[in-house]
Amino acid sequence: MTDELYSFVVVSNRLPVDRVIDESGTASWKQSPGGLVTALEPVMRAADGAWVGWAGQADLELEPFDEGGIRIVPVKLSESDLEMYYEGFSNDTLWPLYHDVIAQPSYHRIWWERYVQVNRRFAEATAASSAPGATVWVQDYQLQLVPAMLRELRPDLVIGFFNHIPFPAYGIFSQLPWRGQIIDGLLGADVVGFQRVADAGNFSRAVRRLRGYSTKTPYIDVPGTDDQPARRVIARAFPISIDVTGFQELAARPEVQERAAQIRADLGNPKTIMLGVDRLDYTKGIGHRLKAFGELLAEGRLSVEDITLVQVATPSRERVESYRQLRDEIELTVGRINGDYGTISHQAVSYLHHGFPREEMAAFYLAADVMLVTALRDGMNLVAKEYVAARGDEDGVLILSEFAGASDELRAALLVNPHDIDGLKDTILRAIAMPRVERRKRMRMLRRRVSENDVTHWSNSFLSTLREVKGSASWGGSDLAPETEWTIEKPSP
Ligand code: ADQ
Repeated sequence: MTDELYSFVVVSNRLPVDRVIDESGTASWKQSPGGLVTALEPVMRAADGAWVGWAGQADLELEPFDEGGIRIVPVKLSESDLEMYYEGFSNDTLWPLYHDVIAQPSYHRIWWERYVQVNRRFAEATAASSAPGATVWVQDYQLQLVPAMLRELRPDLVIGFFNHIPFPAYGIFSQLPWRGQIIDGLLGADVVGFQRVADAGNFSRAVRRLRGYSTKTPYIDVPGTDDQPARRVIARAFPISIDVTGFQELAARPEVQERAAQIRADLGNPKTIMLGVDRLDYTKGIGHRLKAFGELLAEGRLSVEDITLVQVATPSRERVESYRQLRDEIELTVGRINGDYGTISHQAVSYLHHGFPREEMAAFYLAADVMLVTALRDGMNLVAKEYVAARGDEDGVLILSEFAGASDELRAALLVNPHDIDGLKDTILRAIAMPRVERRKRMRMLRRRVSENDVTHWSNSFLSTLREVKGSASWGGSDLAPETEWTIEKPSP
């Protein structure tokens, strides 16, 4: 472990760096391009920050090191930790449960035990890296026990937690055999953040039902115990976003615009290009989208001469059985649609099962007349926001599921219930036929909303809420708190 102590510590399952090995076999680190790193990097630099997490490779024992101005504190996970804590409890119990049991969650006591053990390992590594009175921000559903474990080890810390995925209604959450422990784990935080107002409401209701604590939005009053004083926890929505300026600049580059034109030309310059970009996950509604598209072609309401659907399906969780099955189903459906309706010169679905650089993603967004986001349940969905940010030409139509968190903000999209296949088909036709004036009007409204809340705004509002807690009387450690200013400047447009 590390002897050095940090006043701002982020904890996430995965570290924001990837290990790359060059031709000579030498290992080095590369910052991964996620939105969270982009948002937190300036805060990290300003506040002497450390990031605790797993380095992405099983059984790798690493000492803490500095990368790109951030202190990296690796937590070791063995092959069997990955099987039970990560692929098992996180991705085969919590993920389906929290996404409204679209897939059946598996409940295994040995997975739970490992989840507890691994969460403790993260909490211990964090406690050992945190300066007195430090601010710690724990990320996501893999680490829901860390806040309470950390509070027990280090009552002086100010602890935030953000859940990137939905928090389900009590009727669903209550299935979880370890529901009480999860609630207690999260209540170890001073601020528990969610994507949607509804998620925060579901959490508060679960607290009332399971623990009987009094709640008055956004506060939850946790009574004191023999070892710990009474505390007031804040549970509220902080909708996450993207690096809007960065994405706008990327999409405005001449080479990205040229690449978009090239993509259209390579597809045979169809009248309409529709686009789907998703991790290959059963929550994303890729099958529903393909079903609607296939039926429109079968009924002759759309023709492959005029339209192509580009589906980017990013490889994901390929060691989990339900994901392997999903891939087979989707690829079978794509093959059927292309076999039934494709011609030598026109393919109905262009299916791409790999990752792309950000420039290429921006070019896809620019090339797409209609963006399809048909998630059955999604914490936020950043793809919807990226599409809007990319469209500096104020064109393009966003079809957005009302079950994606982004639909709370992006009301000017064409909102759909993806389970309603007929409704989805009608909306696709409406999007294709939408006049330029209406497209521009809607896209302007969408762009305004996305610009108002970018990822810097998101992290600033979470951290300033934490800072308020730090200053409030209910928190006993304020004497130790360093006078760090967390708010960071927005990059100028
Ligand atoms: P995800 O489920 O991964 O995130 P999403 O929010 O859409 O979903 O983010 C995906 C990101 O990956 C986007 O930035 C997208 O550009 C990128 N991406 C997708 N396919 C790619 C590809 N083939 N190549 C390169 N990049 C690709 C979880 C929750 C969401 C929540 C986010 C953030 O499930 O609901 O919005 O966390 O909190």
